[in-house]
Amino acid sequence: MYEFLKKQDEEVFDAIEGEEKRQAEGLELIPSENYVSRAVKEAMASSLTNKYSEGYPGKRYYGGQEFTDKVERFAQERAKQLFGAGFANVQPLGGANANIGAYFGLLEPGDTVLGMELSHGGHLTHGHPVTYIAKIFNFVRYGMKDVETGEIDYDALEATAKKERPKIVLAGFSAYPRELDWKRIADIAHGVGAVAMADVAHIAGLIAGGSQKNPFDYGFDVMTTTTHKTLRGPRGGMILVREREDLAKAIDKAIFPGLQGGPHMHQIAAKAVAFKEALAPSFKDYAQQVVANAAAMAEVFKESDVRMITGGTSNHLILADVFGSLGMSGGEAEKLLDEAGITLNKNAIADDTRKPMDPSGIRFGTPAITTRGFSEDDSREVARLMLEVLKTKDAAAAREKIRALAEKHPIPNSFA
Ligand code: DSN
Repeated sequence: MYEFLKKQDEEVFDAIEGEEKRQAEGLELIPSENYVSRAVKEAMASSLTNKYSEGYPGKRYYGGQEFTDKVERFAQERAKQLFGAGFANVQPLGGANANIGAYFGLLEPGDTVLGMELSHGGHLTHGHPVTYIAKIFNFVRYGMKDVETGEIDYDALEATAKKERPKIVLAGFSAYPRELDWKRIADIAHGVGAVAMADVAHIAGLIAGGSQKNPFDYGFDVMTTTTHKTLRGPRGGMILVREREDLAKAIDKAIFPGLQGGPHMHQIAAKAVAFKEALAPSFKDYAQQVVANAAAMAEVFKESDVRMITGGTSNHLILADVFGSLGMSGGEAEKLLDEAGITLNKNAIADDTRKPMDPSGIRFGTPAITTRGFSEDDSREVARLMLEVLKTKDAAAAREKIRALAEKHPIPNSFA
């Protein structure tokens, strides 16, 4: 695949080869990562990267759009079909741009957004004070009522909505292992005249594959997502609107010309390819298996003395309190497991008393290992190996077993 690169730029070639070896020999448990098909990679590496296409299909600012228009329409139509959306903007360069584009389309400066607290599972782009959007809009937080079950404090959310009169009630997360009550949140939003917006970046593939509920079925107006997590496409973002054309038009304008320049047409082509893969019946099996594998890992953790935030998982990810349970920081655990060949990330837990760079928890999940064909038994084995490494602090002893598991399940080139 890298014939020309190898001849022309050995340094970059070596780095890519090293990364490919790392991915092949280790186990990827970062719940926001996955492996794309060879077809998706080929689309990403195509000559579409050479093209400027500001605007939207049929309305561009540059000539030569015969094929880019086709590609963007394929992506839009497939996205709409996957999620039951009336409108799709496939141009956001990533999940952050998708969220910012939605805010710019739906809000005026100073307007209020009600979003989930970061340490309770939310995301930086839901208005954390370190972001620039927090200087433009007024973000107000909600969180869990009970970290042992993960139940959101819906009554408090409703009371806050009535008091703050937000323009958007935002539901969605990057580190929350349970399902949300989408209907309750949509009703709260609509009760105060707000747009109900879901950030489904983590679970988009699970929604597309039917293993998690679709917020649009419960009245949500707008969904933002990345395309590279459970959806198993190229790195990028997307905004979907259920039925309100006024919202879709405002969001399109916000993305271009409001926020971005020329869309990355090679990525959009790769999104179209990934969406076609997600429309195939086998993707449903994948989505079910991701959740089953996470549940299998949670069973093993439940039998151990390592506490899981919310007591387990109902989706693809688990958040474990390693500091509270083992006296080891999230950073130490991440490093130790990395040495053993398991990649995951340190993560804050609800109301963490430790600093974000070395918090109390670790976050891990099953989207990538499921793409490699891991079963529930394999997943239990991974969980046992993780606990062994964490408890013995001996990464070397588990390294060979982890490599053997990885070798048993090579990264596939296609998923048919
Ligand atoms: N970085 C992504 C994640 O890991 O969840 C979200 O920003």
